[in-house]
Amino acid sequence: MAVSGDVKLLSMWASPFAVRAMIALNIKSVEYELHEEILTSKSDLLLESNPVHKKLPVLIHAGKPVSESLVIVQYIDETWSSSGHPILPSDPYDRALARFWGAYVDDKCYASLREIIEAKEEQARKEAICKAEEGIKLLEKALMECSKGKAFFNGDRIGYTDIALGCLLAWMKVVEQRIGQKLLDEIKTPVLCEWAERFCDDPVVKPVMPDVDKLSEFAEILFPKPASLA
Ligand code: GTX
Repeated sequence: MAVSGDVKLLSMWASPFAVRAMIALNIKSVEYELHEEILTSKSDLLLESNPVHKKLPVLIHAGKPVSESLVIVQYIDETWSSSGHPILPSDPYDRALARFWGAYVDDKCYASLREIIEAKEEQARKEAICKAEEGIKLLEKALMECSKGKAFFNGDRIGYTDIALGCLLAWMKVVEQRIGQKLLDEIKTPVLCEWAERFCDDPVVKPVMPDVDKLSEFAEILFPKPASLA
């Protein structure tokens, strides 16, 4: 059953971070108003709501803004705790691990995807690809250890680490197309490949995952291919 409240999400369709917030809201069946932003002309509401970073997503609940996608996911989990399923594990150690891997995804995986797509020279791109591959290999191991053979990082349902990493899958495909090479590989990372398919097919994810072709066109504008790498 849908939970209503005074909830707005300042978002942008191509933002992997906004996707995190939308998945968490879907898990909790929270109704929300979507405010689509344009990165080159941010709304006053966005600038006022996130004056520190001036970035989206921002969740505004009953007039109070919450920024930073992983903080938003935790806020949603705690605020609508009796609705849907828990996003963070109940065990404190498992919860710490989930937060650890969530931070790892941002610090290493997202960072290396951006380095790949922003690289101006072949050498820098190669190094960034190696970094991304190393990060993904570690996440394959983490998935095997955390899931203990279940479908997702923390069991049978999509949770915090799944959301943190899964939101990058569409951008990962765009990067793979750009470099002509797979990052999630059926041979090197079979467990993550199967997890990715399950994640993208899940009803809380499917409606909010950006279309890869549309994202690819957007990436050409945001991160034009340098002539040296075309
Ligand atoms: N740490 C933040 C979070 O988790 O919410 C990061 C948010 C962020 O970077 N938002 C971007 C923004 O508002 C939009 S998403 C950019 C996606 C690029 C994908 C590349 C692979 N940016 C506005 C600005 O930087 O001014």
